Amino acid sequence: MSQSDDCLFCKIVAGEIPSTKVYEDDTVYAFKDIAPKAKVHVLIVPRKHYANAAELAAADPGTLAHIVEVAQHIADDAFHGAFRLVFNTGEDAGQTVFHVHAHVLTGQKFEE
Ligand code: D5M
Repeated sequence: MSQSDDCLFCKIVAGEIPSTKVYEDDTVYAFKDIAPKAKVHVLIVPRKHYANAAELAAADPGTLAHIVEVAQHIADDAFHGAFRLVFNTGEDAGQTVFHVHAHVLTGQKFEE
């Protein structure tokens, strides 16, 4: 599925809802999280709609690997390459938007 009608992040990718772009290419779009949990908190999403990281891994593992590369580039720019990468997967894990997104947390030292 390339786009889901009721999906917030599909609308952000399409430019129908505003966002602060950090990076984009043919397969992914990255933008600032609206409620940052770190000094730099960026979300990376595939342009195509997949509900979660497991679905993306099964359908398009290359894009999942690409998301990790893009996270590395963001952290290289923001904080000498150190970053946390989080995929909340499932409601009970805290996933609230069901278009897979990688949380890139960087720009600061994490103690634990
Ligand atoms: O993460 C969903 C994340 O999406 C959460 O950190 C807030 C963020 N969010 C929600 N709406 C927006 C908009 N409009 N712009 C930017 N960021 C947004 P989850 O892992 O699903 O809990």
